[in-house]
Amino acid sequence: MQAPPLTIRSIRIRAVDAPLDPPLCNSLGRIGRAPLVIAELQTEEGPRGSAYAFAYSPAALLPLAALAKNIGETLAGRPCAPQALWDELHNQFRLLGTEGLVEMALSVLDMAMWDALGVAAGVPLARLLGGTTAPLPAYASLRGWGPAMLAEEAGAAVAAWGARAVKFKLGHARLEDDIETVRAVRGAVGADVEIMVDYNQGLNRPEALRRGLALQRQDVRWLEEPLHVADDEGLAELSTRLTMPVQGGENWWGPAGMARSLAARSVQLCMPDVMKMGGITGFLRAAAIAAAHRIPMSSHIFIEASAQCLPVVPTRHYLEYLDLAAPVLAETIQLADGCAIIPEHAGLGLRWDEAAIARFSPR
Ligand code: SMN
Ligand code: MG
Repeated sequence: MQAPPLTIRSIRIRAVDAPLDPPLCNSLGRIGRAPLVIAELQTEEGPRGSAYAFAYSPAALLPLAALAKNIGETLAGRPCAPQALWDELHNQFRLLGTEGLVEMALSVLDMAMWDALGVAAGVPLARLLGGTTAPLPAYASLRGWGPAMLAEEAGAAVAAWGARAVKFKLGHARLEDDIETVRAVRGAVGADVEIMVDYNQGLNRPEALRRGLALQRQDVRWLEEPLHVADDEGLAELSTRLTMPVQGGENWWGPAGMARSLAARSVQLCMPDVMKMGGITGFLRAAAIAAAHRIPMSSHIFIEASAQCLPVVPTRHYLEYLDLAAPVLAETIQLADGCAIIPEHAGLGLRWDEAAIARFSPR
């Protein structure tokens, strides 16, 4: 594992608007497309790196691509040294602020740099970081909505890859329909599979307490984002009233945002998002924060990059298995016996399907 120093020559940015099939459903509606920004970094020495960001909204796809391109152009001639560049790049945006599209653009560039380092070293990034490529416990993050759809999807994950944990969205108008959904999934997966639920910040404080108390009687293992991400005080108070742990972190911006929320004791479990944390570099810093607080840490979407980082997360918990980029990848992460298998390819292990990228490029 001998990697020479690398210098960035150029970074190419492409936007794709990939279909999500089946679509992702939650209490707010259905998400049928994945607007993705792909960064491809060419080094002077030869090795290349690539990564993707998820723009969430089609309205943000081209602005995110433009931002990544503009920032990427400033990196030509710089060392491919993501840890060293991270603070410098963030400091450049101190007046604008980094939350939002800026962090997302910096993250995809950081991830592409790390990929190039792994490619140059000829090893999966997990090993370059000092970890192993042992299979990672994963949970099935379900896409459907309501009892019938989710029971079927949960049962299929258990049958297909031996999923031992499943998560799905709740937030029906009536609590009774949320409970019925949990019961239907329980019926499909049996007693030994863990069930977790996600409200995507949809409840207010009294309703979160009412639903939380009812859900913990159904042996739900975590209550994800019951309240608005900024309501740390409400989350902390809710946490003291429930025995079921409160989960969150996918909407924290950067390690500093995570540190502020954990200082307020908002959650007992965390799941920072590699893109909103600031890429691989930010995710590694998040891991140190979670470890200092002794809080189990899972990942959020971005299965390929997260799978390479989780092996070195001291308090690692679960990989969230939700495969957003599959429509533009020629190979996807395999699952077996309740675990995700880290591919033996060098770097992040992304293998693009060029024909699909061309097909889904927005006009
Ligand atoms: C989620 C958020 C954004 C995209 C996909 C899924 C969800 C999760 O909150 O936790 O998976
Ligand atoms: Mg969530």
